[in-house]
Formats: sequence, structure tokens, C-alpha cells
Amino acid sequence: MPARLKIIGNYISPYVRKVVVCLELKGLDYEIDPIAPFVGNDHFSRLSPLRRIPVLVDDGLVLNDSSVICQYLEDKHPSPVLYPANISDRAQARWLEEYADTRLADALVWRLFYQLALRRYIFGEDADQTIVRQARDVEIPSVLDYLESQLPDDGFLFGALSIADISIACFFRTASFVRYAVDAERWPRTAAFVAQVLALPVFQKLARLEDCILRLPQAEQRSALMAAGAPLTSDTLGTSAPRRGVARYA
Ligand SMILES: N[C@@H](CCC(=O)N[C@@H](CS)C(=O)NCC(=O)O)C(=O)O
Repeated sequence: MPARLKIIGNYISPYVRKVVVCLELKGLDYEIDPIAPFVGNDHFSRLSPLRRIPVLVDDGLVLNDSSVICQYLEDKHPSPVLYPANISDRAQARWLEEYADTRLADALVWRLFYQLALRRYIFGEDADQTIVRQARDVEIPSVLDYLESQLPDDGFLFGALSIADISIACFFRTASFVRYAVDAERWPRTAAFVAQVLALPVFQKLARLEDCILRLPQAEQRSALMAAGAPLTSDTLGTSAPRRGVARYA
């Protein structure tokens, strides 16, 4: 019997969410070691040279980067299809995935969520309110203006649900943890789109797990997730001593 797919990464991460949504939609059997990247041990550094999550382990194969992982899952398990069949649409979907992973991540996660949640809870530091203000007043509105010009009036971007819809919604879910919501009067399409994707059963299923660890320290998250029925690995690469990442905050 093939080994179960293994995901390393916390449910709160938008990139982990993207991969887990694809695993769930494709009905694949997987287990998860739900660590934050900052608490990974030396073995985690070997599996993830940038000390980032998610990591996928499939038998002997170790893959980094959510886009690489999702494309791999699509190639290996093509049903249901999560990338548009039309070549131009597929390229455009990949661009929007990249835009989400880079620009939405920068505005919603690295400026807002990192400052308001991670800095305090992981590193015990106060938020830099100048960065938070700049995110709310300048960076996020500019992202939303672009999305508003790209998103459909209703439904999904390319007909059926695709990697583009999933990627965009994942970042708004993480931003909602610090009570960020899109202003529906100013950006009605984006607000409706995000609400529609996050209401899908697959996002709701994960939301239940995310909610149960949101305010818990890392050390208590495994047992809470276990009680909530998450498919946890039997061992973990997590430690109790957080370290800063190699790429962004070294
Ligand atoms: N391009 C990567 C980005 C992954 C990423 O930045 N993950 C965050 C968690 S949300 C992380 O591990 N950050 C730690 C760091 O950059 O030091 C992907 O798509 O997987």
C-alpha cells in the first residue's frame, strides 16, 4: 500500500490551506504535522531549506512551495480538475495564483496578520502600527482595486472552481483572523466572491479546525486538533523554541 501523503504546516497558513483544499477536493488520503514554520526543528530545515510551510512528502519525494505542490497533485491525481482546460485560462489562473501568493500575501499576511497576530503570539513583540496603517490605507486597497477589475460578477473566475479562486480566498481567510473583512460597498465583487468561496463545504470543514487552534499556543494545538478529528501525523517536527526564518526575517 502506498504511504499516506504527508503535509507539514499549520492550518492557519494560507499556503497550507491552499494545498489542503486541493487534497480534500481530490479526495486524497493525507496526514498533517500542523507546525508553524518558526518552530520547526533541524529536520524541518533539511526538508524545507527556506524554513517555510507547506512541505509535501509523498513516499520518498519531498516538495516545497504550495504552487509546486498543487500542480504536482493535479498532474498525479487529475480528478476533479482544478486548473482550467483552456490554455489561456490556465495561464491566467496561474497568474492570479501567483498574484495571490505574492501580493495578497504581502498586504494581508506579512503586513497585517504578521504584525497583529504572529509578532505578538510567536515572538512576544508589539505590532508596528505604522506598517499596519500603511497596509490598511494603501497596500490592501490597491490589491482590492486590482481584484475588483479581475473578478466575475458572480460565480468562479473560469467557470468551475479552480486554483485561482482557491488561492485568492485562502488569503482573505487568514486576514479574517485579525478581523479584516472586505468593504462590500467599495469592492462589491471581491466581497461577494470571497464570501462565496469561503462558504464552500471544503473551506468550512477546514474552518472548523482553524477555529479550534486560533487562540491556542503551538504546544496545545496538536491535542485540540486531535480532539477535533484532524488527520494528524504520529510525530512532529515542532520544537518549543521559535527561530526566525531564513528568507524574510533573518
Ligand atoms: N511561496 C511559498 C510561500 C510559503 C510561505 O511563505 N509560507 C509561510 C507561512 S504562511 C512561511 O513558512 N513563512 C516563514 C518564513 O518565510 O520565514 C509557497 O507558496 O508555499
